[in-house]
Amino acid sequence: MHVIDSHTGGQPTRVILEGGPELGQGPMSERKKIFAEQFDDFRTKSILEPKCTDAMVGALLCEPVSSASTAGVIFFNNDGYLDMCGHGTIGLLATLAHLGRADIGEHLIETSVGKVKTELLSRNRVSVENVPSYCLHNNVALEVESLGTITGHIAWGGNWFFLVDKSPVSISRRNIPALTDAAKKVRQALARQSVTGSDEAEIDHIEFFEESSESGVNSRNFVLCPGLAYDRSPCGTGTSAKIACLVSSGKLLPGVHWIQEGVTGTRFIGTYDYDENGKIRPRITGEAYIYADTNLIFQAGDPLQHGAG
Ligand code: PYC
Repeated sequence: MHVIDSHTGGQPTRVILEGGPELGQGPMSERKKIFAEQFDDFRTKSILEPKCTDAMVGALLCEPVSSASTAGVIFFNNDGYLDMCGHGTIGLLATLAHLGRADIGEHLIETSVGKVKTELLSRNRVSVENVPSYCLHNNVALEVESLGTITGHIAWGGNWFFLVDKSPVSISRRNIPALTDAAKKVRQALARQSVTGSDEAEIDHIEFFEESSESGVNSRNFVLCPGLAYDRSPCGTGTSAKIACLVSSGKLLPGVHWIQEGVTGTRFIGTYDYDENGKIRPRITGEAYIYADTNLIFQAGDPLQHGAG
């Protein structure tokens, strides 16, 4: 299996170039379903520990349905499958540029939740115009074990998020274990109190915010992903969900920059515009760097071939 690894603001992406499962020619939503139902062992053997950190997001490169698209992609992680992934899309474009398969300029990428317009600005710098994003509910109160009442917003940015404006724990690298613990408890409270996204979708990303002390930075965040790994980047879909919430409360105008810093200090530039249907389309800009071009080996008899733990 031929893979290229990159990181986007510290968050890794493994693009699977060759050796993936045969998923047919349908739309990415259909191929994702086939992947999950028939080939989940491929997910576990390509990214789980000891091969990767638990933060790794896999990106299976697919032939696109439309000849107007540069690529199709299916994202997955240590827990299952992601609908959309902002840092992963930036990593994918930087990987395609590294391989000479994408020139500077615009590229359509097909994901399981629709097409996203991307722009390769330089070899490492990419803008992603995300799927339409929206805030479903503002100011939802939750009773959270040992934290008391926590109020947050429910929003879609390509994944479902519960966004807490005032983080229950100060956001710093040192506090990552305490932030993880608090976010886990919020997630448990959402499940216990049957709080969901649209169509009863599980809210599987928890996002805490606080003001940044850095000048020119609007906010700092901490994002806990479904498999309980935290996002080392400011999270593309999480920044999109944040933008949707800011718009819904009249706090961000189209075209204005929102500089989102993540817990490790890396940044994305967010902004938005309305599409032809009047929907919010966040645009996230960040940088990705390639660090490995590897062939994975699956030796017969390896007891940890499908991951440890
Ligand atoms: O950047 O959208 C993102 C993302 C989702 C999960 C990890 N990163």
